Amino acid sequence: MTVDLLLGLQWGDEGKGKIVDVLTSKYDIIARFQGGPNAGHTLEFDGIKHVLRTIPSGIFHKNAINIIGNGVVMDPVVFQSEIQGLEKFSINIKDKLLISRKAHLILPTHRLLDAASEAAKGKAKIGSTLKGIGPTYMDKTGRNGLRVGDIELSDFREKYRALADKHIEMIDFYKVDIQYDLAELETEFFAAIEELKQLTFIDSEDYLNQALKDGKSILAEGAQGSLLDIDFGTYPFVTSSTTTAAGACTGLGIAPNKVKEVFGIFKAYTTRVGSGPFPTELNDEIGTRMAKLGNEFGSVTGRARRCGWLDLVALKYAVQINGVTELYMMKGDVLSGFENLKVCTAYNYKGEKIDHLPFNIEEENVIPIYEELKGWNADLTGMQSYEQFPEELKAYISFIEKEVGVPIKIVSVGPDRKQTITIQ
Ligand code: 2SA
Ligand code: MG
Repeated sequence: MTVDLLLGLQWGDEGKGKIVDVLTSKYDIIARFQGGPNAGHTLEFDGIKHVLRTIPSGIFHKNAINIIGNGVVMDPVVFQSEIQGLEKFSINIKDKLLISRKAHLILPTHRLLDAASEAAKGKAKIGSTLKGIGPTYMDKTGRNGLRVGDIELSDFREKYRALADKHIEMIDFYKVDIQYDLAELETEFFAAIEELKQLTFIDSEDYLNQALKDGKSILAEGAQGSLLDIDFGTYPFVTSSTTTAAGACTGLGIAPNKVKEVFGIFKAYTTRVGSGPFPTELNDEIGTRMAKLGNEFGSVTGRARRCGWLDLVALKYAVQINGVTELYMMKGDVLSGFENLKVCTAYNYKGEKIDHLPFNIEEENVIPIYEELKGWNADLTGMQSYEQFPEELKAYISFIEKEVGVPIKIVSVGPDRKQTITIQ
């Protein structure tokens, strides 16, 4: 069998959690391959709204096995609270959730380092979620990190001490005022480690490749979005992992020729949380209206998301990097009631018309060139099929498909599992 990927094509928060949840019944295994508790995957069903951070979005389905892959960074403390949050759903986590021994651990001092680094940057800060993501990946590539499998070894505490002590020296180096009680943080950390030990650790690359041989189907669930990719995103305003398709191979140990479909999710407009360039951003009442109607607040940090028109230059770029085979458009319902909709189809880059993302995509260099489409007024939230869509929405969909060259197969018209329309 093969692996399908599900990826966000913008700056995150496209609605990946919802779609994984909708698709899960088709898969035996759902696997996260990068990122960590900086993600906030929101699921809504039966009147319940739930946000997942490190745990794959297949956890609510009866039969799916959920895997936290080697490419993920996990914070035992956040993870513990996530598990506690699931208790009320009486899910048998132990049988359904497996964790790679090679996944890296976020230490309390990684979180402090994240805060210190951001504080030291001042105005140039990344707008990190302050979950310790950057420093943990730095320790991974710097070959200093601690992994989940280390918990099982007898010298875990010594290794922890050595790394944490080094971090404290680094925090001092930043010369910023960060208040913390290390003893308290460590008590909490080690208590969470004991809880984590109750779960099943696996060599996930072996597990997944064996599962493929056994005919099982796998969905790899991306976190954040392509424009936050460490290589291809709007660097340095990115996250520290490979959020694009290649990340699923390195983050799970799956060969590229095992990957079949690549599902790319995007919002009918664009949002971004944190700092960095955003060519189609709207700093006016239209942007405010999108934020309000779309309830655009970070599910982890509660930060207000910046909003703007759909950027097809950026979308095409993401489709290309990921090899997207099907597009899923989210939050179509939020655009209802706008008289006209603008879609960016090219950039004016220092006086020249271009249709790719330039190296230097700072605000002052890039002016979006828009095409205007007619808006629609109907309430989409109760619609059951593509046939019921207003003509203007159908035209919006075809316009995107034509520009990008990939079919839109799902349109989401509301947060609930049921508000998902498949286009044949
Ligand atoms: P980090 O914490 O080091 O990964 O931050 C680096 C940049 O990546 C952005 N980032 C995100 N952007 C959107 N959504 C994310 N997840 C949460 C959510 C965010 C939240 O799903 O709502 O609650 O604020 C996410 N994670 C990282 C981040 O804003 C920085 O620009
Ligand atoms: Mg999110």
